[in-house]
Amino acid sequence: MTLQSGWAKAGSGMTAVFGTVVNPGAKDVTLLGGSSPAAADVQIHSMVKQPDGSMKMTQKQGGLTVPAGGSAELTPGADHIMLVNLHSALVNGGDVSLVLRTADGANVEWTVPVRSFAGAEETYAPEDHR
Ligand SMILES: [Cu+2]
Repeated sequence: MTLQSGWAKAGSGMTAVFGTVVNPGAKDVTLLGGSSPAAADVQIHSMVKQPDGSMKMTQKQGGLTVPAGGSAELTPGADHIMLVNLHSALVNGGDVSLVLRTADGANVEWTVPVRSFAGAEETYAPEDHR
């Protein structure tokens, strides 16, 4: 599993990691969450339309499944990897490493650059955080 064109959004508190997750293997792989030295928790999030029409992110039920021989997009405003409770701010030009846990018990480690990004500010729905 590789993360192509991966990057993390510069920020503090919490931030997201984007890119294209590529699964070269013969079996579907599901990412459930993970850890990072930069944050208290790493979660898989999706954006869900609320009854009032706004979009809020929540933890993605069942994780992110990347099909065998295929890929999954992590993009602002859609599925993303969330770094929750950053220990310190991520600044433009730095990098951050993270380890994702798969449903079959493997760990996948990625290091991505940190970039400033002004668009797609996301609203967190903390009531869905468990
Ligand atoms: Cu999120």
